Amino acid sequence: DHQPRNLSLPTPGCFADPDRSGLTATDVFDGMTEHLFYTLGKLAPSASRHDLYMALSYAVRDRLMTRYLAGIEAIAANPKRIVAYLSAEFLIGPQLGNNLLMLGIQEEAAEALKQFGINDIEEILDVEEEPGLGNGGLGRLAACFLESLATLEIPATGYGIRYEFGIFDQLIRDGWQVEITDKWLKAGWPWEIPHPDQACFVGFGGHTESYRDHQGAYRVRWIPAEHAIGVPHDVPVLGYRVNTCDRLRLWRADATESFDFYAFNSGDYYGAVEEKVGSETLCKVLYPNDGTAKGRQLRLKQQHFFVSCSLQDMIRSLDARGIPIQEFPDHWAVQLNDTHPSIAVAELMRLLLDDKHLEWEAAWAITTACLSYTNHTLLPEALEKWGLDLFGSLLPRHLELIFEINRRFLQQVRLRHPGNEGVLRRLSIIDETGEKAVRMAHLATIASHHVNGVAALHSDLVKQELFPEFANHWPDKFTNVTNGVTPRRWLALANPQLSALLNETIGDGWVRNLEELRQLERYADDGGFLENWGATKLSVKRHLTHYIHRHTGVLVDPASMFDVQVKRIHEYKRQHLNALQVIAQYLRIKNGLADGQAPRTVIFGGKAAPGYAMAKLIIRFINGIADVVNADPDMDGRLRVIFLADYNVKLGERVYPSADLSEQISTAGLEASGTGNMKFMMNGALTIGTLDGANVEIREEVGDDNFFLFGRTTEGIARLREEGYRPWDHIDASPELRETLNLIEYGHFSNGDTELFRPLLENLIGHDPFFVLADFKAYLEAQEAVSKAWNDRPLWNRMSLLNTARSGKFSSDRSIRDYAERIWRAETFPVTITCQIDEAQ
Ligand code: B1H
Repeated sequence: DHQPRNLSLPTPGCFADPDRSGLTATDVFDGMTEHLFYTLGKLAPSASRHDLYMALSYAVRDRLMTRYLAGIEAIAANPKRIVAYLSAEFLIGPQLGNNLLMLGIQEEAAEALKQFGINDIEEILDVEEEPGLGNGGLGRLAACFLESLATLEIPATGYGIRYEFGIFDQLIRDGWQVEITDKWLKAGWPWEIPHPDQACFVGFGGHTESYRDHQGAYRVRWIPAEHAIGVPHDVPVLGYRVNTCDRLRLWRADATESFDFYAFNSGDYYGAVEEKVGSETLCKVLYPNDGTAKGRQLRLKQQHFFVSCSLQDMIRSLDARGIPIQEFPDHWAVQLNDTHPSIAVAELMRLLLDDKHLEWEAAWAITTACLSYTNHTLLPEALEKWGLDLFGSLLPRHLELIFEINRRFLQQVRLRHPGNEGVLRRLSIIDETGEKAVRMAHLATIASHHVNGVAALHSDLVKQELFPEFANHWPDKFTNVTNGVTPRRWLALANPQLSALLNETIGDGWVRNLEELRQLERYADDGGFLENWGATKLSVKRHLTHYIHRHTGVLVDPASMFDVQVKRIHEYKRQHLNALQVIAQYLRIKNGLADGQAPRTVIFGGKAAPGYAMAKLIIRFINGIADVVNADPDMDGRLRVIFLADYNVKLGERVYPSADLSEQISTAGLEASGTGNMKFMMNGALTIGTLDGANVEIREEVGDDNFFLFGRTTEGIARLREEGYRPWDHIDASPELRETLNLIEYGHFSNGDTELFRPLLENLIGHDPFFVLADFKAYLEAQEAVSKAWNDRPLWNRMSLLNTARSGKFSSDRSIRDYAERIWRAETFPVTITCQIDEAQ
């Protein structure tokens, strides 16, 4: 009696869905009206902007539901292999505007809104609260990857955590960062579909027992002390103008029972609700420590929670299709986004051994055939390690399994390197220097069929610096997949003006095939076109100018060079190098030495981890400089400094299109890839940067003439470190640097307070761990070259055009094709949708 609708008959060109068919403006309007009335309980005349946002979102959601369901049907139809992308972070950004673009109904939605008296759709898109379920690049990469998977019609599920509070909102008060909890769910979020019927149980703590099964085989079972329930919430991930809709499956933790009957009956009412309280804090908040593994027990608990739910979900989907467990790797390619989900190694082994009763060899063969691991950082403080006590008390069975994995692995190593204790110590999953700990990167590496870095340079360093013995042991396991970003969100959606110019000039094929931007090169010497190119950039910059005025009160000149550094605040990213350079420019202007210096608006944005004092001081420092510079009439028309509060995906969409210059100035060897660098390039910004991460490849693509290179190389930095780096040598050698530091010391940027920035100065003068002073001079010289190029506007526009034209490599479509072919062996699986309704019901 409950026949599903037939979604599999091919009806070419028919995208309409059976219930709420139609993608015209009238259809969207009707859908909005219906949702205002029935879903939101509002009458149109009294609808607020938020109501209209919700109504439009629901109307759009209706229009993608057929694809979402067809995607699930497609999985049931057994495609060759589904990608499971496991990530503790997914920074997906606002959904409404993106889904309109994907469905091709931006104009229809704008038209429908006009009937509600809204003439600018931006007013409504602006209302959306973005889910900040990530820290920075790593989380945003996961979101770009899911979108490319869908656009390339590859079946995939992203698995993650539905944090109740995402990355904190940042306020700036008196120049300092203030953190506010991110209550992104408070007004309702229309883009998720909960599936309580597919909930999973996850255990924690307790102990293990051995027993003999009915065939007499030795088995182990884990008796957890507590449980949580994971409820999946699906966020549909549309591909660009295709039927494929992949999904992001986020797990929310619920308590197992609203109370414990035993405790309740013994009169312990408060004790009875205690477990509930515990499980519901599990998914409360994202750890905001980009780049540091400083996590408490709750973090490991979060990781195990979402990984266990996800693996159970994958196994269940095989069971439902009657596929034997041995075929797991033929159906699931499981990607670990850094080590955060690497407990998957032990959890999959546990499920296969203890639940499915496989033998060790069979279970290990399955585990290693489906897992692969991406490393995103070499920073020692970001490599996850868990003390044995904490690990064993939370996951006793997993610790046993890790010991056994390690024992068998080290046995292999011993065969190869008899008597070499050093190699064993370095390869062991258990770190025995200091408090004994589980090294998650070792665990992930041993169990994965491929380990990749995220840019060519980084992948080399993973082999040479991080895992030399592993790379020697398994030369073919290590590979590179250079990151990419989706041109749909970061160009088509974020920069409609440039997109229109591109469409007029080379057609719109670039949206799916970014290499088509190369056709722009034909216009590189066309003066008229270059002027048009520059005029487009200028008009985009006017929007950001208004935003800056609204949010900081500062009026900036859209015709000045927008020189931008937006990213998490980190010493290795060297926002303070940029800040020192701004002071040097300020001094040159003050001293009448600024001839030929291009007028600049230097824009910063980014959050500091709440416990990272130096990063917070750098924010204070930038704001101190901004106050002095922006208040000084001598700077009018020459220099402005802006710190944009609360940098997030939404703000990124405003900033990248407006940038003229992209600051990518990390200490060589420390930025694994960077992805902001790619978004800037696509939008026609020129890069000033070090030979670090993907900058190397950006420069290779665009050509040395179109990139402002400076600074020591990875080897140069290593040499300096070996020789014994003395920051003072650089101060002695540069009067300009000395004067810059003096000004700070005397309190020029802190209202005479000579204490405020002392820790920053002491850090730089004392040991300068990120070689800021060593690269200062070269950086200033490169900035002079930038000024010179800016003053020759046709040249600048040509370079800008070539940056866009040669950014094709940095589409996440290219990254995903690379993963699909070389690592996942996943194929496209187009979905056909029919309009036919099965009348039989
Ligand atoms: C990147 C992280 C990261 N690398 C720990 N590592 C985290 C580490 O909460 N934590 O514990 C969170 C994030 N993030 C970034 O990944 C790299 O720094 C970038 O260079 C790279 O572009 C990005 C995507 O690969």
